[in-house]
Amino acid sequence: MMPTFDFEEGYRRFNAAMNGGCEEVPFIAQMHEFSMAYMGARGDLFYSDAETFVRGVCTTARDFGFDTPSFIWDAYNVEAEALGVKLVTFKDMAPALDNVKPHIRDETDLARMKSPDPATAGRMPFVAEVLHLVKEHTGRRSSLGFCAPFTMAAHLLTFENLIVQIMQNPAFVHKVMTFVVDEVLVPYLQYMQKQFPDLPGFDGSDATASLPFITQVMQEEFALGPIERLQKQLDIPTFVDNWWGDSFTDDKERFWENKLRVTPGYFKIQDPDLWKVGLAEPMDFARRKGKSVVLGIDNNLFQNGPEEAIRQRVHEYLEVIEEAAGKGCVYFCSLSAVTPRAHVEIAIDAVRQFRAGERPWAGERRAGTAEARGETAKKTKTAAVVLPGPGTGKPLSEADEAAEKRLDEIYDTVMDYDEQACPRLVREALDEGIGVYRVLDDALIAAMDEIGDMFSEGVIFVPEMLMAARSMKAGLQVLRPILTETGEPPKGKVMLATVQGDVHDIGKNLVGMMLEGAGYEVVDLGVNATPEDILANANAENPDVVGLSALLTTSMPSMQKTVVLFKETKSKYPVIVGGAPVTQTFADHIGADGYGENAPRAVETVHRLVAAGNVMSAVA
Ligand code: B1M
Repeated sequence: MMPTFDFEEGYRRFNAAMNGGCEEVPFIAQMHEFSMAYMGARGDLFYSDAETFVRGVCTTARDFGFDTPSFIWDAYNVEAEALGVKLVTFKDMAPALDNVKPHIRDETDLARMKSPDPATAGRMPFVAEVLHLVKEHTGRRSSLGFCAPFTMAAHLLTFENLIVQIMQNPAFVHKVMTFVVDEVLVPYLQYMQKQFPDLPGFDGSDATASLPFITQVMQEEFALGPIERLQKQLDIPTFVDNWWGDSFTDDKERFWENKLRVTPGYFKIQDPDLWKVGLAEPMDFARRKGKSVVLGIDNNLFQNGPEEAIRQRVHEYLEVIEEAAGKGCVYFCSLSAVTPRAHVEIAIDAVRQFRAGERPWAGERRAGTAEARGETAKKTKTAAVVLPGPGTGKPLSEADEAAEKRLDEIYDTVMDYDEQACPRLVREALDEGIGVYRVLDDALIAAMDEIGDMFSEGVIFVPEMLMAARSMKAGLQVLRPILTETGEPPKGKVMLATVQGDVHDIGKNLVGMMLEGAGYEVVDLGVNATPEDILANANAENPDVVGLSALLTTSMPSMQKTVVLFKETKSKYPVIVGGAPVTQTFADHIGADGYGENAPRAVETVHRLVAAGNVMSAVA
């Protein structure tokens, strides 16, 4: 039977590029959500009906002139869903797992877990049907996308619990990884291979195992190790190629060697890391190793443009690959439901233009410049505001030497992530008559300030920040009853939420921890919160500030809706916004009262708003 769609030329170009070199450098794209929007399909249908999915992706690829279609669905979700984690579906975007509560908390939960039956569990049958239809419609068998062990463990335990367990109970985490590899992935993938003996390979996604969300040492032990365990048990190419964080490591060579261990066939590096690191070093690494490259272009660029920047980036990346004898391809990262069609057309037209020899930027290199690294936009640090309250601002010189030593020790327990010693020393400090606010401000909050600065400067990564925050919280638990007894309120109350359509919560949770570390009470509404929910909860909780987080360009409109609803209802709560795609310009545009580029900056913004609120109420 003739295939319905013909992408043969693109497939030939791609195979040549990845196996020795090609004349015309190809491009590939993560395109499922863009296809869903282009086809006008509902999210719940697109990601559960294989015919809609495969035809949709093929039609989009054909209409826009993609070299090849890409049949990766919401690859992070399928296995965890088959294990019973709840899937949340959306009308206008890909589904997501409900990641707020852990599915596995301890050994007992782990012992209860059963290996899913690939013939019936969750959407595993949907995956089989997709593989079947891809062959029918394109004449080619595509590889099978899966969720790599580390990210799956993060789904099952939640990211924070996984990190805590890695630090406190690594043996348990190894058991979880063994379960995930031996009891979930191996049977599932082997079953699929049996159904489709001509499968070219398994293609894993593992974004959560990236820097700076975890450290390089953690990555080696808990992400790379399990992937190699998986590879050993499968007999077709099995790779995991989407670790980020190349711009965070001090040892790129080791990081990249590790990438080749989990993806031996080629070397992949993507924006924003590639844009910051520049092209010379990665291309030199690939040349030395004799590998083809996959160079990823930032989804935010496709989202926001402008046109000239899209064209220029496409040309720049195509050109370095061409210079490397055409060994590799360009990758358009995550074209989403809200990526403007015009921008996708521009990107593809830029490829055509390049192939036709129209090269207005030939030889120009922007990646890796000071501008690309963001060094020209000098950030100014806002001075922290000292809030009213007993004990704050009291000069340290008044303290006697012994008290100072004790406060230093408490400070060190936070800096050393010592969750046991921190509360013990706080108790001792109180017994020795050191004032509760001195312990709070001069030891606990001071340490979290320092941690915040170190995180902003890239000296420490997310796990260290998380562990410091836990130690600080343990100390705070000792102070809390006394603070309540003395009737002194916390510095303020902040309500946080990740907005509707978005389940990314690692950043929001860090903001919450930093706020607690700075003495605020935090009410966390979790993820996927509708504007109406956020407003109703604000009215019930009466916070000083409401903080909204968004990590997806597709969920930014929901952030705007929330701010608009607050304005329309004349609600008195100042709203601050943040998250990777959110900028000061966007915050201003939607009328938010503040913006935090990262967790420490968010705390400064809250300080400012609360101080301004206090001044206003004093005036009133
Ligand atoms: Co997703 N994901 N993800 N993901 N994921 C991104 C965000 C993405 C950039 C990767 C990519 O494809 N290029 C992309 C978004 C593209 C876009 O729209 N611009 C993306 C996508 C598309 C998706 C899915 C659709 C699936 C997919 O990858 N194709 C799907 C969507 C699910 C949904 O929400 N509906 C999805 C799913 C997931 C996982 C579940 C696998 C996992 C989330 C786990 C979790 O949160 N519990 C995940 C992860 C881990 C990522 C990356 C790798 C990391 C995000 C993160 O946690 N960063 C991310 C790619 C990347 O960044 N390299 C990616 C660490 C965190 C500390 O940083 O959240 O930015 P961040 O928080 C910072 C600041 O932004 C700021 O402070 C924090 C600390 O300094 N901040 C605030 C955050 N909130 C703030 C609020 C404030 C102030 C500051 O005031 C209130």
